[in-house]
Amino acid sequence: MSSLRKTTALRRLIESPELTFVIEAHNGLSAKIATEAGFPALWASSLTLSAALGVRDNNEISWTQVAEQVELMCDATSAPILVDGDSGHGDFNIVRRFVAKLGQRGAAGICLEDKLFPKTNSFLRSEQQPLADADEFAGKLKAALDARPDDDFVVIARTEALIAGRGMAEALHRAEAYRKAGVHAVVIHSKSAKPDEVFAFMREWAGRLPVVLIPTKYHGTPAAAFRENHVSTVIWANQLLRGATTRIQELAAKIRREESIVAVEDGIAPMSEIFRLQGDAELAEAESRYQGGGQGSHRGIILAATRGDLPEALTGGAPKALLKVGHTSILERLVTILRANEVRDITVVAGYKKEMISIAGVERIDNDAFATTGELASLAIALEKITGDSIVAFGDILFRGYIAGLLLQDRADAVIAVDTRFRERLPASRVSDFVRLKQAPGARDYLDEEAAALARAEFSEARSDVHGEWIGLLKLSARGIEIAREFVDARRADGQLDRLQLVDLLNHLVATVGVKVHCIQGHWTDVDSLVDLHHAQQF
Ligand code: SPV
Ligand code: MG
Repeated sequence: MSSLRKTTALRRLIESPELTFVIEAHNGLSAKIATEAGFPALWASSLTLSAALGVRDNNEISWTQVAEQVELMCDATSAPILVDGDSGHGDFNIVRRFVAKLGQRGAAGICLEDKLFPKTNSFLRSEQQPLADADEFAGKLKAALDARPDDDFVVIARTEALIAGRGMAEALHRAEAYRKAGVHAVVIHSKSAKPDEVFAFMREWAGRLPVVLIPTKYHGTPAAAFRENHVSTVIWANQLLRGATTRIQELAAKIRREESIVAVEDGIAPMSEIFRLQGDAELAEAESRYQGGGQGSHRGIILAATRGDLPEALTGGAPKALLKVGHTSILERLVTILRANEVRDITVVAGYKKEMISIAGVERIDNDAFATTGELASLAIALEKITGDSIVAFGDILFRGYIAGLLLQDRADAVIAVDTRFRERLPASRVSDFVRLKQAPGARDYLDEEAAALARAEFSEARSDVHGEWIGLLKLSARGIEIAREFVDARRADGQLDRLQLVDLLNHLVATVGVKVHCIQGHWTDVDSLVDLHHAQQF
């Protein structure tokens, strides 16, 4: 991170001969997102700040409210923030206090426009908007400069002469008066759909001070044209708020219409992304530093060692977990879903074509005897390294993210998800991991019925007495993992380990700690056949 003061950083950007792009932010979250996207500075727009607060861009929020919002934004980003100061919220005296308070709260500069208070947005009734007297406005600019917290706090003067239809000569005259007041740059604002008038201004202005543009209306202008015309800075003044507005409108309508969030869940930022943007990792680290300990999170174990029965032409000789569904492999999707559910350390047990399995941040361990061993032997290899709360997944399944959430939030020692609507999906002759529950699940059509208990699991055909199909996802608490380890050790000792599958472990768990079941209806698939693959592509 740069050790430059934010004021100095902004001043250098404005005064550098390179073109700088600055984007609007309207709260701490958008400030963080814009900074992560690489913008070197941000614009605290009066339009988007007020819109985000549900009011008009007519000074309906006071300067102290602007300062409060700006403070939260400054806390959220390392990028310098240029504040849209409107016409200053009052006379020179208010401007002095406004600038001093913005400086104290971490802003890097202010832009003041030559309109009267209260002002109206430049794109509303623009011809009727009165302009300030140029001399009086120059006095305000001097007051702003004198109130700066340090010499690099940037003061920019914005003339609205072209917006108000006063012509080029007045625009140039005003910009010159403001330059003489001592500002660092000028904004020439325009409502034209083409950049011609601002570029005409640039030619007449001839580089007397850096020029900042806000091309909301002439948005078709390519970056090269700004460079050719020696523009210092381009401000994209409202696009993030407008984009967010469209998305929020679509989502709200859809959720209202469908009375469910299932269809939107996988297309919106996962909770983990919100926690990341809020900086939760820092808090967790601070908790362990200041409070000792900290909350553990689950580990993930993905079993992807077998070759599977799919034709080689289809897998292209790659492990089944690397089959692409859309542009992404099943394994990558699994990792994404687990990470979105706070599963931190993920280990893949690989075997067939193990060297092809490589995902950033995911550990690979190998079951070199994959051809002659079963699922339990692969899990046994993972258990040599892994302790603590964990979730185990087969490497050829896809499921909606909420299913992992159901299991991970359940504090029972062993928890599985079971599809009670499997008969609609599978041909009667198909073998799979079918289960019988202690109580038959109800006929209700809820996505998440009350958790039931497992009575028995076996790899078989779907006989009439089974209640559901295990989807291949098992959550184990630290105690559950220890019980699994003991089971694996005992089976290794009696020579049975290599032939056993995870359903054998499930039955052992039933006999020891019990296995809690969350019933689901669909929302998952595995890939054991061509039909399954086709189904997965629709998923
Ligand atoms: C803002 O972003 O609030 C501005 C630019 O002042 S404009 O909306 O074009 O007036
Ligand atoms: Mg504004």
